[in-house]
Amino acid sequence: MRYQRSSALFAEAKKYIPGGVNSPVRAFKAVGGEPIFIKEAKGAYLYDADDNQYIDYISSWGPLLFGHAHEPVIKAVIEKAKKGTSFGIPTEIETELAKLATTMVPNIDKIRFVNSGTEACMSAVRLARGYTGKDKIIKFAGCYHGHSDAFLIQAGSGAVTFGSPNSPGVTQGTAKDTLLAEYNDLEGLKALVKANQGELAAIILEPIAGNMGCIIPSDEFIHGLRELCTQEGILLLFDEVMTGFRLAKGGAQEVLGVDADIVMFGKVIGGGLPVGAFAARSEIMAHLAPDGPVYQAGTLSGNPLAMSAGLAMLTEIDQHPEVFESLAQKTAHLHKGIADVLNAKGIPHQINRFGSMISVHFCEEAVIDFTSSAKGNNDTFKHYFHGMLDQGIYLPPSAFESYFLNDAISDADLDRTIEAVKSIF
Ligand code: KE4
Repeated sequence: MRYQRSSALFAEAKKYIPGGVNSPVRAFKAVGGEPIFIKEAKGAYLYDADDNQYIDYISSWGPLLFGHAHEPVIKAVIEKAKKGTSFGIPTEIETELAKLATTMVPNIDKIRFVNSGTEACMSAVRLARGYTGKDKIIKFAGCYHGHSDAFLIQAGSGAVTFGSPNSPGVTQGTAKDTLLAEYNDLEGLKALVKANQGELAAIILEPIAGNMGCIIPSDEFIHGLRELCTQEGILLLFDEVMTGFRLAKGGAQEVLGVDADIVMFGKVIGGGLPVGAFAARSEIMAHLAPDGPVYQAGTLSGNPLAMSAGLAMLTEIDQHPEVFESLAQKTAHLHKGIADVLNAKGIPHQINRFGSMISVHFCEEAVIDFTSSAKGNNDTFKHYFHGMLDQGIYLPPSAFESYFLNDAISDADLDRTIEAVKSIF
């Protein structure tokens, strides 16, 4: 692979943009080397500034379920753009997407659109605090809910990769209201809830975690958590920014059989354009401005251009639910292929997979929470990441991320990926 043009573009970008990127994980700090710059993408493939082709396993970190530049989405965006992109005045398409989303996802009556997953999670916590009149929340180490202050208390994703669990700029006043528990540790959670009896507004989690690699909740943990919240009058917030519309039409609530009180979305719901959302049953959403006192707003929230991408994407999913099984099968095939290679080479590893989310960890013991996820051998991961990149396979540039398969990836692409693993080790 030649990277000269990307390298020159990175040097130029660093003159004007902090770190040369608009989101830290893209800068390759966790894996070393310099990021590639992408010129265009179509289907399963990325094309970089040096005309190298890659099979893409991040799909823009989740949104592109059917692959890049998916025809129905592109067509909808082009048509809508010709009629204006944003008015700051209600439009019909916002209602169309709201209706479709609330019919696909169980247990939600109303939905508010925002512009990112961060905004969705930040607003959902404010709503939970307004609804319950309580201040404290519990999050789980290794779960990432975006970069608003209340969550950067030991965030997963980028912040953990940088090994700086507490971001400067987050005040102690904010941090005191966010308590930390360990994922999959129900007893520890119960003790924390007991120690803060009557002060908790919400418990927020990624129902299938994707920001410490892919981590699946035990049945005992996720059902015990639901019961605990019901008993204690604590709202259960499912951050489905990754899992929403990726694991099933009804997301993690559907596949786990657990009802959340507020659900947050991002990524897929925007079809590759900036859309986040949070949703709940009517009695909770009635507290949100302008119906209720909990304030939340946004200039570009629900803008028709982004809504057109989201509506096209969710319509595709609604009409082609077979995409979930197709993605699950492809991900299982990849799982088996990589495991066979690493086992044959005697390389200690764990592979976690749920639907089309998968992560490879170079460690001996099962990865069930942030502590075990952090035990992965990062030198081996770096070797793996760059070895795959050099063979035209683009993986997430951090051991604390999950792959996001898209349905444009073919069996031949999967086999080429498995061959690439074989040639590295
Ligand atoms: P955004 O504000 O980045 O749209 O969403 C924040 C967010 C919230 N909740 C979950 C479960 C998430 O995974 C995310 C964002 N995911 C990361 C990837 N792990 C985005 C990549 C990046 O930060 O550049």
